[in-house]
Order: sequence, then C-alpha cells, then structure tokens
Amino acid sequence: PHIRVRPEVRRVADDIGTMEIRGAAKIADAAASALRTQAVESEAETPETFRAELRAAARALHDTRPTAVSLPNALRYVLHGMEGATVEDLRSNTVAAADRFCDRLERSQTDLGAVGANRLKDGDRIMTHCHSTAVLACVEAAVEQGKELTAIVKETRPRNQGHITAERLHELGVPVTLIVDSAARRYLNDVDHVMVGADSIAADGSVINKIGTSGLAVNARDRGTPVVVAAQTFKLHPGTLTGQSVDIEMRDESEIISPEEKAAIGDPTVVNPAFDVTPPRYIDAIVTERGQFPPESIVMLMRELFGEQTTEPWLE
Ligand code: RUB
Repeated sequence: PHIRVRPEVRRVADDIGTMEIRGAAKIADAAASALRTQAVESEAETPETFRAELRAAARALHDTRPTAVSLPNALRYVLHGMEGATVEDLRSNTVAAADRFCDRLERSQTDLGAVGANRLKDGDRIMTHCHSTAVLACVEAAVEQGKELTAIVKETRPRNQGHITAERLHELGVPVTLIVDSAARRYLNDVDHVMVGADSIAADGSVINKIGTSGLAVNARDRGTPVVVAAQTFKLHPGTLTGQSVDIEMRDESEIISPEEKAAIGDPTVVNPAFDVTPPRYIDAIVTERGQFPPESIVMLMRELFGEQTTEPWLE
C-alpha cells in the first residue's frame, strides 16, 4: 500500500526547517498538531498502513532541526499513544495523545510562569537572549501580579529573535532596551537576573540554547548576576542519561554573509552554529513547571519523568 504523508505535515516540516515555526516549545506544539492532522486525514485502510503513515510523518518532522529535544519528545509521546487494533481506534487514540500533549504543553508553560515570577521582584530588570516563550511566561505572570519590570534584550544575531522578544515585552507593558549582542557585558551590572530559555537540557545540567547564551552566562557569573533558565520538563534530553550528546545545529552561512560580501573579503570559511552549551556551574536555577531546580539535580527529575528513554518509534 502507498504510504501517504499529508501535504499539511510536509508544510509544517518545511516551516520548522526554514524557522517560520521556531523556538523549542512552538516546534513541539506544531509537530504534535501535525501528527494529529495526519491521523485525522489519513486514508489508510489497514492498521499497518496507518501506523506506517504516522511514522513517516514523524520522520519528516524529526529530520528538520536537530537540537531542540522537545521535537523528538513530542513525536515519541504521540506515537506511544498510537494504540488500537483498528484504524478508527488508532486514529482516536493518536488524536487524544496529541491533544493531551498540547494541553500539557500549555499548562506547564503557565505553571512554570508562576514559579519563575516568584523570583522576580517589583522594579527588577532582566536581561534576555533570543526569544523564549518560557521566559515570557515568567515575565507575564510577574506583570499580572502587579510587578513592574524592565528588560534589556539582546538582538540575537544572526536572525534577530530579540526583536520578537522586544515586541512581546512591549505588548506586556514592559519597557525594553535593545542592545547588540556584544554589549551584554557592559550592561550586566544594571540587571537583576539573566533569564533565558532552553532547547535541550542534558543529564549533567548543561543547558543548550541559542548561540551566545554560554558567553552571556559566563559574563553574568563574573558580574554576580544570577542566571535563570526557564524550561518545561519536555526540554529534558533523555538520551543524555545513556551517554548521547546533543547535536548542535550548523545553519547556512547565507544567514551571516552574502556570496558577494564573502568573496570581497577573501572568501573566508564561515561557520554558523545555532546553539551552544552552558555548563551547569554558570546556571543558578532551572525553572520548570515542577518547581525550580539547581542544574546539578535535574538528572533526578529526568530519571523520574523519562527513565532511560531512547526509543525512536518513528524508525521502527
Ligand atoms: C530558539 C531558542 C529559544 C529556545 C526556548 O532558537 O534558542 O531560546 O528554543 O524557547 P531558534 P521556548 O530561534 O533557533 O529556534 O521557551 O519558546 O521553548
């Protein structure tokens, strides 16, 4: 039988690849929703074909960007929910699993926001990097408690996700100062917290986030400014429990320089890593929907929630 991946699923995969859909939480939500669409729209006539289609859809979504573990965690969750002896059972159970995942995603963001807000005091100034919906959830919860905050936002070259953050903070009524990335250290004395998101968290408490996060964290430690990572628990990378490492995505050089500019300066090698690794010793707290944790203890939570889960059901 012909295995048909729905065009809507291919479109979501393309949008993740081109970063039309980006940020670890949004990617996970879009991937789970795309599997839901595949389940609803599938014309498979046998359970085997249905399962093969869902796995093919999951592979297409998986093979887009390698760093945010929220993507494979979302796919694994939905595919594990794909149970049943008939196509209709498989369909309804898959849809229910996708709905459950998206629901939990939303709830965990709200719960995390409440925890993060407790760290923020009236009059505090935060510095942030990139665009993290988890960081914004903390700020939003604090603002709702009547705390007045201000923010210094790093533009986050090369793709300027800081502009998205600036816009969202403005919508929340938080005054924003925008700086270039290299100005961060100069302004660290003026901030009370560095708050960033995460794409993956490793078993040793290392945080993988947008390139530039680790330098920011090292500088913040030098200045005595606490570094808080806001991340739902589906950012925990279960494979790191068994020695896997997190793949750092290398993106196209065209994000940094045009072919003409490159030729004009002598054709240098250009590299464009999208993420970096911040070691746990530079991180003061990881704020999750389950409360806040010192990075060194995150492994306990990882074992409790995931076990040593390294299955890749989309490859079965
Ligand atoms: C986004 C990024 C964000 C995390 C957390 O990188 O590094 O800080 O994904 O975001 P990119 P969230 O723009 O390359 O996807 O808290 O929304 O999950």
